Order: sequence, then C-alpha cells, then structure tokens
Amino acid sequence: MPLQIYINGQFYDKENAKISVYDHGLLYGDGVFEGLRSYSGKVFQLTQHLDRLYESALAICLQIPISKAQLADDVNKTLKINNLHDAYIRLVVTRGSGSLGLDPNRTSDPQVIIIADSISLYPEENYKNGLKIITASTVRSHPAALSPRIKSLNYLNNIMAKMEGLQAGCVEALMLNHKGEVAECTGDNIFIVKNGVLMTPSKDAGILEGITRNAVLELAREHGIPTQEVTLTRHDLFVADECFLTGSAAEVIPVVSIDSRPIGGGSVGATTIKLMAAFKKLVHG
Ligand code: PXG
Repeated sequence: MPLQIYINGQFYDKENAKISVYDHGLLYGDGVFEGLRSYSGKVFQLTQHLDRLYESALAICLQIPISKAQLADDVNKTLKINNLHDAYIRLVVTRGSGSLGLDPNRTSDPQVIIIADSISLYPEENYKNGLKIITASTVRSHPAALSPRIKSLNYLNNIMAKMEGLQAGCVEALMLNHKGEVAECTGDNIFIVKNGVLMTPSKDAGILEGITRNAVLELAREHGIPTQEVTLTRHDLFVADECFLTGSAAEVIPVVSIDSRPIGGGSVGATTIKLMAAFKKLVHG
C-alpha cells in the first residue's frame, strides 16, 4: 500500500495527497508546522509539540479547526495506518485557499496535514566523530519583525543560512541574532559545556524554544550537571570544552569544529557522550 497522507481527516495515497495552488501556505508561507518523531510506535513529547503548534497558530491568528486531542488521535492513527514505528512526523496547518491577495480573511479552509515517513538522519559517522559547522552571515530573523518562537511555514531565513553551510561543505550552520550573539542553528538548538557547566542561549536570544533542548536541559539537571541559559558569543563557542546540537530530527549530535576551529581539541566531549546516552534512554525508555 502506498504511504497514506492525512489531510483534514481523510487519508490519501502519497501521489494523490494534494492541496490547492491558491493555499496561502504556498502563496505566502502563511501557516505553521511541527516536526516530531516516534520511537517504537510512541510519539516523543507529543503534548509539547501540539502545545507549540497551537501556540504558533495562535500567534498568527490561525484557528486550527480541530482540537488538540483530536489531532493527537489523528497523529497516532496516521502512524498506525502506515504501520510505522520509528518515524518522522510532519504536522502542517495552512491558512487554506483564498484569493491572490494577502488578506487572511479571504481564506476559509485551513488544511491540516499529517505526513509520517521514515527518517533520514545525519550519517552515523557524524554522531561518533562530530559535525563541522560554520557561522552563517545570514542573521536570525529579528524577533521584533517575526518571532523565531513561531514555527511558521516561512523558513527562508533558515534556508538561506543552510545554503551557506552547504556551500561550505557543512550540513548545519550557526546563526547569530541581530545583536551578533549566538542564537541557534538552522534546524537545531546549540549547547556548549565549559568547566563542567552546560550552557545554551536563552529564549531572549531569538530562538525556537526546542523541545529536544528542554528535554536535554532536564536530563542534565537529573544527572547533576549544572545548566545555564545565557547570552553566548562566538568567543564562548571557540573557547568551549564541548559543543553539541539538539533537535527532533538530529536528536543530540556533537560538534567538533566551528569555522574550521577545533572545539574542545576537536574530539567529542564526555558530557556530550553522557547526554547522548541519557537522551537515547529517554526516547527508548
Ligand atoms: N531551532 C529551529 C530553528 C528549528 O527549526 C529546532 C531549533 C529544534 O527544535 P525541536 O523542538 O525539534 O527540538 C528546530 C526544529 C527539518 C526539520 O526538516 C527541522 C526542525 C524541525 C522539523 C524538521 O530539518 N527543526
């Protein structure tokens, strides 16, 4: 059976899962999304992802036409119908089709889409030996222009930075905020370890408050590792003992080089290894 895609309560074969070219999600990036994972058939932190989805929607005055409980059921139904256990799940809600003008009031049919598919992770080698990343010159969206806390369908800011990374031979790129402080990577949050303290940029740095980020902060506390949500600059990264990234797709992945400078001697750090193991246990537990 072809992969089944959910659109507004109905399942369609992958090749027949279509939405209107008049949809404001396509025309203007007017919509919101989430990227989730399931492990052994259980969706990791589904409640947190749904809370963030509905908050993103609220922030752009988009009324999701079904309840959180219904959407949670439908996510599980989508996994089941596709017989998927370890999956990557994309939730998308668009403003719906309307006229060829910005006016959101001229749209009437928000599209709720659930895609569950297999996952393509970074190569295993990167988890063992760490990633090399660069700092992108593309600055993270100014929080006063469009809050990076909204996971909207308009990801061009991040895509421009991702292109810079790819052009430099890196699969991820670091983004600074409008003040030149460390914000996050294009699809991952960033952490460093310095003198035994785990540090990550605070929410005010203009970041997406990652669900994996929050889970890792919690795990660190449980393991007696002191944590700080602080302002970080590139200097802090260059002199860090360890660095790693977190995200639903990437999970926890070490970084061993930034802008061709080795971090922590260029090898994966002990705290990173400890947190990677704890995260693995959490998701599979
Ligand atoms: N920052 C940004 C800008 C993100 O987009 C994260 C941090 C990590 O957040 P979570 O909640 O996942 O720990 C994200 C999430 C993709 C993809 O296709 C990337 C994300 C989500 C879904 C898909 O690369 N990044």
